[in-house]
Amino acid sequence: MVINGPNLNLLGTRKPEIYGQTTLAEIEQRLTALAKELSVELVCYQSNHEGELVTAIQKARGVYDYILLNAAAYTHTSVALRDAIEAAEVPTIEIHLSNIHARETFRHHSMIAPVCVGQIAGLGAKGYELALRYAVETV
Ligand code: CA2
Repeated sequence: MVINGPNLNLLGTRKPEIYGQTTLAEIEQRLTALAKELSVELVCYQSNHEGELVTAIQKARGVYDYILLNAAAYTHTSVALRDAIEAAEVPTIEIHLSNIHARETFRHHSMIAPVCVGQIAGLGAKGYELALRYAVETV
């Protein structure tokens, strides 16, 4: 399951110098095509609301083998998302389009990193595809 957090629905419309020109719909299309190529099922979800993201992660328990998660700004603030990932017991890869470690200091810390398998940051939209390949190889 691919989960994207707040404001990522705006991708491709503003701030291309930071987040690139690819829209979220294009990222999801590419991932869907790659999933088909790799013979796995893939579901995409985006929400701007923390509680809805928590619910999506809770519902993934026992249903999906992996979560690819760009929690966007909630990465840096959300104990609720961290607790949901831990409780779901679904291996989760943390993804960021930008290199959060090379940006403002408030983006350097991830609340969810300790409960994720690993983190991909700074590789743009490609990061999602790399995460999917890793998930399929290691599930
Ligand atoms: O680099 C990433 O993928 C982030 O998760 C993106 C978040 C940011 O808060 C994280 O620190 C890093 C922000 C997503 C906002 O996306 C926009 C897209 C277009 C225009 C404005 C915002």
